[in-house]
Amino acid sequence: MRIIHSEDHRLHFPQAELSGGQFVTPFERPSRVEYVLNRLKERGLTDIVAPQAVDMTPVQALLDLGYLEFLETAWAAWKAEGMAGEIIAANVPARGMHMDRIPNNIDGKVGYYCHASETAITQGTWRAALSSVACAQSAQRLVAGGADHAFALCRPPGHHATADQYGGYCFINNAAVVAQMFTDAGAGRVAVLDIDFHHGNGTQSLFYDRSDVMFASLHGAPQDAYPYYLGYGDEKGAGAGEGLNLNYPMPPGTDYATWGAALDDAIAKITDWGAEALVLSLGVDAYKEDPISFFRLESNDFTDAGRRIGGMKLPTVVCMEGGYAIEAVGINTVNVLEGLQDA
Ligand code: SP5
Ligand code: ZN
Repeated sequence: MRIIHSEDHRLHFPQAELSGGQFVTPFERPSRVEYVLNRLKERGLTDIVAPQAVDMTPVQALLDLGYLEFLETAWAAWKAEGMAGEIIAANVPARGMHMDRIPNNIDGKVGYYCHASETAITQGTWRAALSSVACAQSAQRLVAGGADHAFALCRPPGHHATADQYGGYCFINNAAVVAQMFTDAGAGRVAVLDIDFHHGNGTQSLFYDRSDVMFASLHGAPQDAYPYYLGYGDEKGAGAGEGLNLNYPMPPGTDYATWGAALDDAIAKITDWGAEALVLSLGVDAYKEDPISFFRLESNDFTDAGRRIGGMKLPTVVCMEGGYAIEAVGINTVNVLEGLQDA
């Protein structure tokens, strides 16, 4: 399996994440990638290449142009306003306020385009986000060209980013861009399977009313887990996309018996639908030791999950999402990839 990786992810490393009322070193940090790379090499997965240049055409087709311009220019505007620190949203348009009038002031703009203020933007965030989507795009081209699988070692992650909002450590929805590239190339049925611990609210929202992309997500129930305000089981899609959004919210303490049954159900539905290609949003934060999550998967469960997913025998682009139990992120991620390959 070829792996696509860019050093430019390092350009995104905020000093601070707002967590429990304190600023802490972000859980989503550059060393996560180092642990994955080290484990890949340990396991003989050494076909690691840099991405091709980013192609903005599918990104612009899928996302809001004002949002992309905001991401590109936010740091300069923030500094021009004399702000001393990193970009943190301190206000958002809430119930009863205007949702569609964009302030000129950068502080107001930041809140308009943000849905979770734990996530900071810093000087290199835009370039890092572009390098992440470039990795995903290069992986898509390999799979569209006939490879069984390719692994985009995306950082920053993407699945919480919507058409016009960042948050949850995500800025550009890499997996969604991959799905869009498959449909642009003529695929009529593309499935995105999201096994990150957190609900893939961004991916859901981007394809909610579309008939050409199915979205399935296994995640901590929104009553108990970020992103809190989306991810319920009764969100099934709308219009032409009715029935093509599958949420599997699960409670604290969920183990592999329960999680694996949800995975099997999602796999059966993706298969029955007749998906032609698969995008796997691969977060490994369902792991029992993850510091911000509450499922109980063991490391070898990730191998088994990879095997079950690989059993679909679909051309598969894997995009890295979350996972914060730093040393285990490499092991668990590579376990999924090895399971996929074994199948
Ligand atoms: C891609 C991804 O996995 N994003 C996750 C974003 C989670 N944001 C909320 C984090 C809440 C952290 N709470 C800290 C509790 C520490 N015990
Ligand atoms: Zn996550």
